[in-house]
Amino acid sequence: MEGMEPWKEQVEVWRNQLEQWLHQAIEYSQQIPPTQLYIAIAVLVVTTLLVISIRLFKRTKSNTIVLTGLTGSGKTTLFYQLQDGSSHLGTVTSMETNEGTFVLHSESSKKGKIKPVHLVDVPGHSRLRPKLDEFLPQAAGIVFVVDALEFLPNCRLASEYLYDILTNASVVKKKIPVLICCNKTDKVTAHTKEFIRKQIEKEIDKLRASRSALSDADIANDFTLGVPGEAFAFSQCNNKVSVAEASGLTGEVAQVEQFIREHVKP
Ligand SMILES: Nc1nc2c(ncn2[C@@H]2O[C@H](COP(=O)(O)OP(=O)(O)OP(=O)(O)O)[C@@H](O)[C@H]2O)c(=O)[nH]1
Ligand SMILES: [Mg+2]
Repeated sequence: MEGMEPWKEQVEVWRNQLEQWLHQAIEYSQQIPPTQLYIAIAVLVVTTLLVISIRLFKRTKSNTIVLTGLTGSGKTTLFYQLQDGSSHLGTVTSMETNEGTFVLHSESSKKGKIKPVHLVDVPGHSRLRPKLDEFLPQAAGIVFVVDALEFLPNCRLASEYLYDILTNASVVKKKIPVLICCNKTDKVTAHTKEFIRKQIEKEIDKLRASRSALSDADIANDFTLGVPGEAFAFSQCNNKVSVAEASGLTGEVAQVEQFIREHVKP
């Protein structure tokens, strides 16, 4: 084992050096006043806790997007379009919530790690509306689907539904962003998003007056919308309310996907 000799010597040199450093470190630490030492330890502990809690917080950030709106507006069609790029032709009035966690269809061919989205489609049938209250508190964003074809006959009902969402305690407190998705724009007779936005704003303005008269009497925990004395506009809301156009049927859903990705970071 002659070849090992120089190695042993080298290891011996390193060991001596290490021992020397250790002694120096101990001596040095004994010179430091104990208060300084405690402060240093406290700073170390606090930073470690901070880093851990930031990581935990990041992980628990919601990836839930809620699809809601009147029955027949096209939520389920949109759901499948986002999930697998098909419209599942002939969807019927949904009687149950539709839920899924997946990577958006348009992103499925992208390389790298993409965060899946938890998409919930809550049917518009009045019996199932209470279901919405279960999902709103955990939502990172709400897509309110409006039928842009049959808009005028449904304007009042849609505005009432949207009013309830915009005054929901979780939505107000957590400032959950809302996207008004004007669907079915594949048809030329569909109304534009600007027209729809203005009509809903007008309708909510009327609702606000009638509801605030009511809430004086019994509905106490309702939040009020907008600025008193001014015509209602979505820009007055605490949370961000935007409008987009889409067609679940033909797969023109880019603006909806953009909204989802803005609020569920990949
Ligand atoms: N032209 C056109 N029709 C659409 C579009 N999206 C949905 N539809 C049609 O509208 C009807 C209702 O669509 P659904 O997706 O079932 O509506 P929904 O919002 O899920 O309705 P509920 O489940 O009752 O709340 C169906 O006949 C769809 O084919 C669209 O983008 N363009
Ligand atoms: Mg449906």
